[in-house]
Amino acid sequence: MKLLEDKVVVVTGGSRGIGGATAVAAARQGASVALLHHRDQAGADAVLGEIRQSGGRAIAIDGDIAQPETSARLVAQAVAEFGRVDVLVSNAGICPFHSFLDLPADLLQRTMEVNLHGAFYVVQAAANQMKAQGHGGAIVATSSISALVGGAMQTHYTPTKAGVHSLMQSVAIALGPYGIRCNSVMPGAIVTDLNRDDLSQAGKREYFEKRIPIGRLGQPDDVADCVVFLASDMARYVTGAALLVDGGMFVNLQ
Ligand code: RM4
Repeated sequence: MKLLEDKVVVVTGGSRGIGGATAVAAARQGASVALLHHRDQAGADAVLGEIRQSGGRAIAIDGDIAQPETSARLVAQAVAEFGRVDVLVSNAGICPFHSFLDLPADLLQRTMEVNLHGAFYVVQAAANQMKAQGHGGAIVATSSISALVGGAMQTHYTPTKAGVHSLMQSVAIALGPYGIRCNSVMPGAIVTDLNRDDLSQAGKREYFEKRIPIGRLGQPDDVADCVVFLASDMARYVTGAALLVDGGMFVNLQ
């Protein structure tokens, strides 16, 4: 029995990185997938192709998660195509590294609107659909190790990741009566486009590898498999929780 057999899974930021890997992993576990991307048709087509070539069902929608109407459209198109929404993976996010003292207001605003406001809108839209369906559901948000620790070049970003986890804790309470579970994954240093430039800095990758007891940076599918677990009935009694997926980096003081 596949972990997400016959489920309909919506993934934001689903054209690359953790979201793309999650879309593929969910399809491998029997789900139909509706992924949202933002102006990344090539990435979306690659994910759709990988899913479809192994017999999976998937659609891609282009939209800006920072606009509330995008989430309404995403849910509506998932329902139109597949009949319902069982799982939401709220993953879309940006992390343009920038120093604090000269960080422009528009960058702070955009990061907040994409990472936190966008998560709020899509969780709300999916939860309303799940409530109307009357069969519960599961929501998994991509928070971060950065919800728990800081980054000098991430002062606009880490508060959004802390906010995403806090959102999961609160909606877990609000949505529990409808049988909707809400949890966070907290990825550590995962090799994606988000940090490609940062990791290309001299010594940065080596610094992380020394801090990580497992001895390697993470890959998107290291996170995707944990998202599938939290979305599946294996996690049926888990809600309001956070799962660190960091190779042990957070606990490694000495
Ligand atoms: C994560 C964490 C990683 C960073 C990415 C971009 O939350 O901070 O270290 O590489 O964001």
